[in-house]
Amino acid sequence: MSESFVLVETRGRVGLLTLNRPKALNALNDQLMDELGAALLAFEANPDIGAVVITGSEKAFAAGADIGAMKDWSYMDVYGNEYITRNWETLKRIRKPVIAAVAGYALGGGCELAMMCDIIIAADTAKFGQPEIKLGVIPGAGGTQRLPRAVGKAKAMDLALTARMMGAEEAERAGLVSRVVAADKLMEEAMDAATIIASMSLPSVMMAKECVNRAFEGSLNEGLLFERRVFHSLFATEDQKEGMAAFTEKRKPDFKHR
Ligand code: CO8
Repeated sequence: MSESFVLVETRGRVGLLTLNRPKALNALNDQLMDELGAALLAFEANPDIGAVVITGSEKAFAAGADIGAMKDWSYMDVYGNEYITRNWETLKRIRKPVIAAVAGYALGGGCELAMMCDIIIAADTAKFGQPEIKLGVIPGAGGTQRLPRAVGKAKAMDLALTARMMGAEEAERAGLVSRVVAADKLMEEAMDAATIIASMSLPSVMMAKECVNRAFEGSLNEGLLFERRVFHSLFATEDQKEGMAAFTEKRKPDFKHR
């Protein structure tokens, strides 16, 4: 059995996944992505988990897809056999919230992986970038699509075309990152945020995530209609009754669906 590239832990209702290929700065190869996909699906299916945190090491969240593995591949390896690309869509299928806790390098596929998460919390050491252009390729897991939606066209072009890295403060100013914290507080902050989310009613958490994602994926009118219908549907849940009753009775809600 080969070494595991993703460490899986459970802390209360939070699933914690730690990318664990430190010698290669967590370069994302197929084994790592297969393990990550399997662990995410297991958390998704586990009713005791309400939110997930993905993190890396102090030095690197992930420095990109594995260049050593990719360098000799042909078009048919990557297109035909889906080498490197085969397991990247799994994260998109996860309906529970996923937080990326990023310290150090989040480059290429590492930046794309962070952007596929719902919230990015960054250590002040974090560095984001899409340097694929230096390798004679382009981002392949959403970098040219999610980055402009997050930071706007000008900055996305700058990063994708010059390959420069963007520090945590700039990333927060640009809207890529929700919070920047001292590196030694990163896990505490990310776990606290995940614990808060996991204490909420799961149907409303999943529906809020789905609605916010709609804002990125379709037109404003479609998104507004989708949000309205989902909002209506939450009135079918016990947790809506409990949440609103608790507010009027000035007590904490005791949600059934967590
Ligand atoms: N792939 C493989 N190995 C890597 C990678 C990588 N992306 N990044 C670092 N490593 C390895 C290095 O080769 C080195 O290994 P060794 O010790 O055996 O020589 C080890 O990690 C440490 O790296 P460095 O010695 O280079 O460390 P430095 O601190 O000097 O530099 C950097 C750190 C700046 C992060 C540097 O390692 C670097 O530039 N890495 C490459 C960054 C990069 O170009 N990333 C983009 C890769 S392409 C990509 O991600 C395409 C995504 C497409 C996904 C499509 C899926 C659908």
